[in-house]
Amino acid sequence: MQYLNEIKNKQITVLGLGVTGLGIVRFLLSQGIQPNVVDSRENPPGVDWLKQHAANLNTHFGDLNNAALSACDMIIISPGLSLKTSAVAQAMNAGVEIIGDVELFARINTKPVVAVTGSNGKSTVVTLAYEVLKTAGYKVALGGNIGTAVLDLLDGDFDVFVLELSSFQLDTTDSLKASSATVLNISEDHLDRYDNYQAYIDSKLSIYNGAELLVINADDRQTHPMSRTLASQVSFGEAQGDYHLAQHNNEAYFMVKGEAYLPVSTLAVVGKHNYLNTLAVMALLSPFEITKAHYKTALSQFNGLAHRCQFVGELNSVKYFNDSKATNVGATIAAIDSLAGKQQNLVVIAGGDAKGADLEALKPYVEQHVKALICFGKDAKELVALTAKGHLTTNMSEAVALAKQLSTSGDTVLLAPACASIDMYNNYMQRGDDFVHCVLQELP
Ligand code: UMA
Ligand code: ADP
Repeated sequence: MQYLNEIKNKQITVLGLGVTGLGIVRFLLSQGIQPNVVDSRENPPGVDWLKQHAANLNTHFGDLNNAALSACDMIIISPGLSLKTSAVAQAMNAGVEIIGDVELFARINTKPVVAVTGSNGKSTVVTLAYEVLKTAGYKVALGGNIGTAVLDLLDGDFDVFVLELSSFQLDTTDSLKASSATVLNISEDHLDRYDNYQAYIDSKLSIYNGAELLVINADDRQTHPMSRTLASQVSFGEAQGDYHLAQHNNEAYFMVKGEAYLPVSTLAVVGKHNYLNTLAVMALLSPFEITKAHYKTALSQFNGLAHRCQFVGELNSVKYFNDSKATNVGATIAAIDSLAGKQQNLVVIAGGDAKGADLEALKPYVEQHVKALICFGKDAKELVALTAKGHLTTNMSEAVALAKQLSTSGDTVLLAPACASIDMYNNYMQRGDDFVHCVLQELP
């Protein structure tokens, strides 16, 4: 906690009062540090907590230009706010140090960290890694972008931290030095926050800075470090890499450095992307003491996460799946790949806010596997324009009703939007729940 002594007498501003901001405020208060609290929203999510527990703190809620950000020594900024926000950029130019909560965590933490980023699969990988480590007897903390602010975990009695890190969090982190770190895959996302695709890739790759073991995707060159590094490296991939998939005794296996380690059927969830996620977990956890028996138990008990290719029900021999978490093109492609049968038997519901992404990459998958693409939301027209199989609707219940009409026995209806939900919903969970609700209304 040496670092905390260094900042005890500094003027610190916590910028953003959502999940992250609250985590920072709670932590600083627990260390006897009284920060200023600022949020551009008049009524930020954490305001009630603050009123109850720390009503004495200086606060400013509303226009950031009036928040005197340049007058403090350090800003601890939330990931939802861009560093390019004018008041923030001005403060930076005025010499104010700007860091994120993960950076503060990293400056203080002394325990091993398993760090995971990537465009898709992060939450699945960190949750499975958490389960495996727990099965092996470790005291494990799970946090970051998955939902728990890292500073809310820092004081706990843990052997290891498993952290999901978004590019936004990585943009304000320099000192992480993870025990093992991975960029699972990279495809277009969040282009509304970055100058270009390369800037987004650079942000992801920064997770490798100072890491002891880099876990790279052998099938995705974009996940490889840009410059030479002295750190150890292992790779995972479909048919290549230290950890890959292969047939062994007529069965698909997870191969670990040449050994047929476990059959993929050990894993309770299906889909090629989940097999790759499992290989990534095995590679990430290679520095820890984990046996095959631990893996057997944890993999067979892992049922996947809600809103990720989740089976909802069956109607007239048509299966319905909720993959509302497919908030970018790469995730939708993975879902189509996983659920496509031999015929064009998929009816896909998509749409929402494409966040500036190029949707063209979906086209070949739609042509090959999809019977109908039903769209609604902000960028629905762009999606419909991709294919002659496109249908424009205005909301979820219309989309589900049309999906029911267009599907026949043996088909699969899949919600995999390729877009964020914020144009019509609070978040992807609410969108998935709406889909499930509409489907269940149709079920007998
Ligand atoms: N906001 C303002 N003004 C402010 C501060 C925030 O308008 O002064 C807005 C942001 O633009 C954003 C929203 O408020 O639209 C939330 O931002 P936040 O930084 O307050 O978010 P938190 O509640 O702290 O949650 C963040 C992550 N959210 C984002 O990065 C947008 C959560 O990831 C994460 O679980 C949490 O920290 C704990 O680490 C969510 C997310 O959507 C799941 N992440 C994105 C994704 O996965 O695609 C990156
Ligand atoms: P993230 O936390 O990165 O958003 P999740 O584990 O929540 O990742 O999965 C998000 C979506 O991405 C899921 O809906 C799933 O369809 C898809 N997905 C999961 N793993 C992968 C992967 N390895 N490659 C591509 N898509 C994936």
